[in-house]
Amino acid sequence: MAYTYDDQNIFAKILRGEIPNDTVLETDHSLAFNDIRPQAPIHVLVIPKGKYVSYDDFARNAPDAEILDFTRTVGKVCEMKGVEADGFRAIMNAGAHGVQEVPHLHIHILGGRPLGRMLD
Ligand code: D5M
Repeated sequence: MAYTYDDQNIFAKILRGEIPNDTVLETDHSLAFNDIRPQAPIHVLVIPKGKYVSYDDFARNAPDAEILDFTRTVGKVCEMKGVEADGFRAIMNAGAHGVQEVPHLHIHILGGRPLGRMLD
């Protein structure tokens, strides 16, 4: 499958500094920032700085260093936000069926309240 990246997506604009964001953590290869429409008291998005449409694109095509940095950044954000004790939910939506709004890979980290069952 070909992954066609749209340079005009909102997270690409954030990475280029064209629109502001509420940064939680920035690393060499990743950026974490607060979601503009939070669904829980803690709602952070972590994105790779590279141009990846979705998780499958990233998992197949990103260099190991970028995958490691992204994974460690998620861990650091969980630690910074203190969600380990009570738990959290991590979600990556992809494509039409996944109802992905922004076509730049992002993981949602949600916590700070009981989130309810997602799958039965
Ligand atoms: O979710 C995309 C998420 O991106 C959604 O929760 C809103 C969030 N969003 C959209 N624009 C911004 C800006 N400018 N800053 C922070 N967060 C933003 P998806 O998984 O694609 O459905």
